[in-house]
Amino acid sequence: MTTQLDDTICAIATPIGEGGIGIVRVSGPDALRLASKIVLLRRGGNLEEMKSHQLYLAAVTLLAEGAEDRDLSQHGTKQLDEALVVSMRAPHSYTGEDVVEIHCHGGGIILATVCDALIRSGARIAEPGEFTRRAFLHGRLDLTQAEAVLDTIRATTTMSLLMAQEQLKGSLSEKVEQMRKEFIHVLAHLEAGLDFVEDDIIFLEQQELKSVLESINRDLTRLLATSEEGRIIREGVVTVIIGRPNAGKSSLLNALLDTSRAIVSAVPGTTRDVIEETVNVEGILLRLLDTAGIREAGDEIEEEGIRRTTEAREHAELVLLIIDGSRDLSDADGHILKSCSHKKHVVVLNKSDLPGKTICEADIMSILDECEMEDEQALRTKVVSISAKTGDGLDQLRTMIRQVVLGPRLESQDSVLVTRLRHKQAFVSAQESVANALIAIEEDLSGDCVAVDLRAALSSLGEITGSVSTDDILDQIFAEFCIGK
Ligand SMILES: Nc1nc2c(ncn2[C@@H]2O[C@H](COP(=O)(O)OP(=O)(O)OP(=O)(O)O)[C@@H](O)[C@H]2O)c(=O)[nH]1
Ligand SMILES: [Mg+2]
Repeated sequence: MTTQLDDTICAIATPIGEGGIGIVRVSGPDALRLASKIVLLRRGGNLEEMKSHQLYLAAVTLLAEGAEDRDLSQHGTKQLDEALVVSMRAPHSYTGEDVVEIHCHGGGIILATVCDALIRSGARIAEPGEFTRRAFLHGRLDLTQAEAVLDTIRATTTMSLLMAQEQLKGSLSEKVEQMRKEFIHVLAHLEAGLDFVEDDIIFLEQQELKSVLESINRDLTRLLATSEEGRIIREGVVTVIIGRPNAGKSSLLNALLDTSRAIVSAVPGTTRDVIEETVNVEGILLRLLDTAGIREAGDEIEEEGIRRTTEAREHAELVLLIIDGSRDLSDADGHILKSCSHKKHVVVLNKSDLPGKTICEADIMSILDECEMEDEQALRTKVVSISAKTGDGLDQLRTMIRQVVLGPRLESQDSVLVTRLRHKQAFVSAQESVANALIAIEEDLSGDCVAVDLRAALSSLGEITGSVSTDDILDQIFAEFCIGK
């Protein structure tokens, strides 16, 4: 999409389907004039005389066929709907342009016809995310805030919503701007020094330059350390439930969902396909996959089911390994345990309500000891005893899931989290440039060399907020939005 701001766009802003109200949005230099061709205020008078940010009762009518400018005295003809209309004048609107919103009844035909009438009166249908793109181009939002608008709409847990709102308020941008200011400050001194290099005038001592860069480097490390937590909160975690047949995998899925979603039976090999559901566990969205029990397959269908289980395990980030805790630990359980030791996992000893509990945490740990896990991974191994039947131990399991997913660091105290890969990559490349600059200083290279690295870091940070951007980057970001936002 090219960056065009001189025309007026319109779109249905509410979801498709029946609803109490449905909103058509118009934005651009001609928004009021174009809307006035189809909107008649009940109190009379021209749309352009409406007070900004006030709702008016109006009739929405069809634009007379072929009419350039409809004669307002013809009102009453072909009323489409009764609506509330509001105008928000530039620059005090979402897009920063003149905006008109027509709040109709929420019916597909009404909204499509109103949109159509606006197009016939001269508006253009908006591209996905074009309202927000205009807000960005008019300086109402920066790119991190535009992305936060999308994250707000897509939030699936309260935690992800709060995180999106924090970013929408501009906290990430503030951090980035703070760092950019520090870069600009040292760069200005460095470059001033370059102009006077022959006169031996020093504007910035090497030691000072080094300490500023080291401090920025620490800030970048701190921010990057939040990126895993940020991603998990924003996107959720693909979680696979695996174990031997009859261990209680489907029962656990049902218990976590609090519904009887999957078939549970005493016949081993009940689940044959992968069943997917989402569940909010202590603020983290789990994309839960219940799978076929792992064993020597009895037939072709089961064999395919087990192949899918293995595939799901490989793609999952978290594994819930269910073992029937009322029986002895078998070699098969050990084998499955070893196969997922490289992932974040929780070992769930199920059926705690039954007598004859024989397995304990030490048994699990001794098997894992053979797996040569790294320390960090070992910290992410948890064992919990539950009963999917009575619900005993489920709260403890939920807490463990959160601990294993977020790691020993748990939630950072910092309210600013890096949530997107795009931001992470830009911070990483800024940090690489800082590292290069520090090497250049260490090796006593010329100030020019250091300045090149600092400018590169500055540009990486600029990509995050959009002070440095290209149409391609914008296209990529706004393509994710829906039409009307
Ligand atoms: N007593 C008791 N029985 C349980 C518990 N969890 C599951 N069961 C029983 O164990 C049997 C198997 O449960 P499922 O949930 O179907 O087991 P699964 O692991 O999904 O089995 P497959 O799909 O065949 O691999 C059923 O008879 C359940 O009622 C539990 O916590 N306590
Ligand atoms: Mg099952």
